[in-house]
Amino acid sequence: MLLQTSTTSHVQFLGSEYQVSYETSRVVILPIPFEATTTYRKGCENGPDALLVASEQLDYYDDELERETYLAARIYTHSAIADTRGSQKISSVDMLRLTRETVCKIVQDGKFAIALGGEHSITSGIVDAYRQFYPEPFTVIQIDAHGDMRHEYEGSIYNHACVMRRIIDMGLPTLPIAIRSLCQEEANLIKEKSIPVMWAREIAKDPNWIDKAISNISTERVFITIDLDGIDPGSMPGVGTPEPGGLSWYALTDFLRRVFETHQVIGCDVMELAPVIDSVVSQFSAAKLVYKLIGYQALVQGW
Ligand SMILES: [Mn+2]
Repeated sequence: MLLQTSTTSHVQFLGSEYQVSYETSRVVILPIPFEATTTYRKGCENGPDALLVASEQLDYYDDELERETYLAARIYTHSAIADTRGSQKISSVDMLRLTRETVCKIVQDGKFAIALGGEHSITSGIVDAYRQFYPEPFTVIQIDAHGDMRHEYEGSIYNHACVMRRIIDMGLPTLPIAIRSLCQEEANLIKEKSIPVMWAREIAKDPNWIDKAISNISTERVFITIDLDGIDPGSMPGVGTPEPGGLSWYALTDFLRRVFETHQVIGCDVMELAPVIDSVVSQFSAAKLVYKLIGYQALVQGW
């Protein structure tokens, strides 16, 4: 039995003509259209559906990998969980529990999960699920403009600005990439805990930043959380809190490929897509990013 809470239509990654059963799938896309604590531009609860609709326009052939990834990857799109659209009320605690239970089931079934947000606070529920499955520590690679390491924000420890703090509290190492916005409390924590932050301004100037970042991963297993505001807002405007100076498309995909080639990626999420009216660039780029993640996993798994 799959946990289902959504009453809305079930949009599939790559479109409805592409049908794979849960049982035979290797990759499971899990939409989590949850939004409760965003503070600037609203709309990330519409991110998963926008990404899935945009994915219908993707070409199946990947020019970098020289193949049509989708055939071997057998991608199943799960129904949405923790859906706050249409003013449905769900608490952060309930969202985290439902997320943890659903991801646990998918991982136990041997699938590679890619979660789609929704606000970044969801990630601590996802990471918690992998902690139950993998007792040894794994590194959480965080692609993000913001530190997200505040203990509390606007009265809640479950605010999206606190998600990486919750993960640090779990005792897991983190590798923040493309950070360019934080508060004094977060700057102090980074120094105190010697968190190996790869600042966006360093990435812009250092051609060897990928080697440097990879050398800072101390575990074999990694989880990758991508807050889309880590990407330059010129090419990814549809996020809740855009910040100048983020990653280019090729910097991001080159880095991700290297991570897949050098470490065991146990799961990924793509968060904070908040579509812009009259522009499809953000959701289409996000959909292509998900397809690249699937492609890199297929490459290293030999699918
Ligand atoms: Mn974030």
